[in-house]
Amino acid sequence: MSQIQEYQIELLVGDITTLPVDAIVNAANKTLLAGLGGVDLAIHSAAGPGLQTECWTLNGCETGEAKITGGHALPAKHIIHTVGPVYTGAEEEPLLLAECYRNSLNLAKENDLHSIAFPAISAGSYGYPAEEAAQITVKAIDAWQKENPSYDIRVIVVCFDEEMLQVYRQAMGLL
Ligand code: AR6
Repeated sequence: MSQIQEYQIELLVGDITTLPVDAIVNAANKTLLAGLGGVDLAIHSAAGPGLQTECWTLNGCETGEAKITGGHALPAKHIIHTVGPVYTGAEEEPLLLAECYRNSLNLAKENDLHSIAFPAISAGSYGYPAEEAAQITVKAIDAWQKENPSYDIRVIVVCFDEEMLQVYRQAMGLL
């Protein structure tokens, strides 16, 4: 008999900046200053200039780590900024990408947050192949949930388009 793995991860398609959750996660760069594109620019544009001012105080962020700010003009209460690895194929990159999810979830728990939405970290301008990134994401979130079974948190992965949704559905064994 084969065992069916059921993940406690919600998939949504759309713009992460519109979600009224406790925290949305930003795929940021190490400076934590507004990026030139992608979800980082979308978040800074929607949150307003107060976000940049708050980010200045944080002294940047290392790859795999995470830092929290207010949500400013966003419907989300907080933004958790994490920095994914730039994809080169190096051995440590899967671990660094998994750390982004783990550290973001740890920060959410430390701040008593109970809903969090992630974009596909590193899978845009940082070049991580979508299928690999999706598998790492699903495993990292699932491992964290298993390590924190009594902490109630809604975990959403936001896919920007239908194509990415199919990649995540595949990674979760839903196809
Ligand atoms: N909502 C949800 N997902 C989005 C949105 C959105 N509004 N916009 C883009 N995506 P990327 P990275 C998806 O490039 O690869 C920045 O300039 C996008 O389609 O945003 O980690 C930073 O400052 C893709 O699937 O993040 C860094 O320098 C995913 O979000 C660099 O880009 C991630 O793409 C980070 O690159």
